[in-house]
Amino acid sequence: IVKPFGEIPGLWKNGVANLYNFWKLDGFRNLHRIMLQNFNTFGPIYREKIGYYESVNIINPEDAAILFKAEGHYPKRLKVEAWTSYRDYRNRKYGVLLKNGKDWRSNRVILNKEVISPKVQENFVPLLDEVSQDFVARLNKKIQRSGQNRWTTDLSQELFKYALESVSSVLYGERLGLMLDYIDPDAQHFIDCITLMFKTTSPMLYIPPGLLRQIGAKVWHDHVEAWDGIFNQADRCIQNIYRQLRQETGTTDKYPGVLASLLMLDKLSIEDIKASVTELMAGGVDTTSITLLWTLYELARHPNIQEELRAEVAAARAESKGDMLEMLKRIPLVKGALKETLRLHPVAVSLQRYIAEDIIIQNYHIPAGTLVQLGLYAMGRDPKVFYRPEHYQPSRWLRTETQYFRSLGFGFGPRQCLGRRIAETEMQIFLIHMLENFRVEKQRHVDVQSTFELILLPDKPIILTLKPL
Ligand code: HEM
Ligand code: 2DC
Repeated sequence: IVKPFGEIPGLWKNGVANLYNFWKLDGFRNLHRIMLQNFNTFGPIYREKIGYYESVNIINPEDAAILFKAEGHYPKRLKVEAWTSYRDYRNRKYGVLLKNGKDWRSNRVILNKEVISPKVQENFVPLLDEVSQDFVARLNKKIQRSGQNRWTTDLSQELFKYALESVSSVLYGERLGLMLDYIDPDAQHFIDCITLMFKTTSPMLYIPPGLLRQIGAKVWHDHVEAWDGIFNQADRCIQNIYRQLRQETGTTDKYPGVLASLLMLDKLSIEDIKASVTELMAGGVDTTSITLLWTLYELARHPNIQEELRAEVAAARAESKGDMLEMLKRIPLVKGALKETLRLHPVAVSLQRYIAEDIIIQNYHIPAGTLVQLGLYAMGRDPKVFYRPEHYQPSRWLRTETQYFRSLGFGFGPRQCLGRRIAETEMQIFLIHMLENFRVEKQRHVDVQSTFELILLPDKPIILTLKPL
């Protein structure tokens, strides 16, 4: 017999009191750990209300399957009000990230063709390969300058530049030049703005931005400043390409990048294109760079796995005679390593959907319209879901049973990450070149945890040593 919605365990009766407790636990930075703890207390399903934000939380892959079957034709995730408020405030259009319903779907279908279809992925490979080669050259220079045949550093700033250079080269078909010695201060400002934008978003998940704006809160002002910086820089890049395209006469065979392809396709309005390309540019920096940083950290902690991956890459290089597209088909362990990184260190703590129909999960009835969250961070660390979850083990992903609703780092279905193919290709090519050129080592035994700043980030600097092979 199915139990009613009102009997789901959890703390959902007093949103204000729960917000207060959440704040006392420093929940703004510990969201992932609080979710994990809630699953331990309440079991595989719990209901929660923090402030005005109400949800049902689940953890099992089988329940995730039920959730995504009920997401409907226009899947909708939790509305990040800080982001929509900024756009409303500045009169800017929503891109694919923030649109919903029919408008979302029509934009997304067109964007899919230019951003995530296997056909265009081939175009990205040479562009991303070039950026990675330049990154390796840049690191070699740093190693030489150190005079010690090694470089010990916190790579995060370098990785932000690498990620921005990569995503820009795919979007604009042009290099920004971030792998050079002198770096455009505007590009650096853009990077800083993205970090600030994420950081200032998380408190506004629980306190309405409209209210914070009225009382003139610093967090709202910082947030506006961050998005202004992001939009200004993206506008500059977009205008630049737009101008070039209008001046150009003859057509060349060269792949012109996502933006020019969308403009030439002429199926979306310029304002819609601008809005989504800005989101792609902003979404393409901290996500891949942090995932790569975590991967290097895990490979430094597991030298044997690092050597296994290096051997796989060497064999793939030999078999494909250096053809990068072919190489990418021969590196299952490298791909497993990236899945393993996202299992233990997901960018998104949770996936969420407002369900389109009534469902039954763990024998509880959940009505249509409810916000249901899959605790991605908690699932990745659940021993009932992953055998010995604390072990970083890329080879676990070679078995197909491991895959059923377990590899969800990029989300699921038609609303999954639009940047997924760019991100995967970029990260795989990065690891290929890094493994071919450097041994990565870790200094002391520092245990690095995650901290929540809308996306999950390392809670302290990760210091690595790179040694040329
Ligand atoms: C959405 C993860 C990189 C752009 C998402 C979602 C997740 C995610 C979990 C929500 C999916 C869902 O609700 O089912 C990641 C991870 C990345 C990454 C783990 C890298 C390791 C990128 C990159 C870009 C990007 C490089 C841009 C080039 C977007 C956009 C959406 C999105 C535009 C919204 C799509 C929509 O609503 O239709 N991402 N992402 N992401 N991501 Fe990513
Ligand atoms: C954060 O409780 C925790 O990919 C909230 O590239 C629920 C939530 C909702 C939406 C998620 C967000 C979390 C984490 C960051 C995500 C975002 C959707 C897209 C975004 C997962 C889990 C991200 C990082 C995008 C960002 C694009 C950019 C233009 C801001």
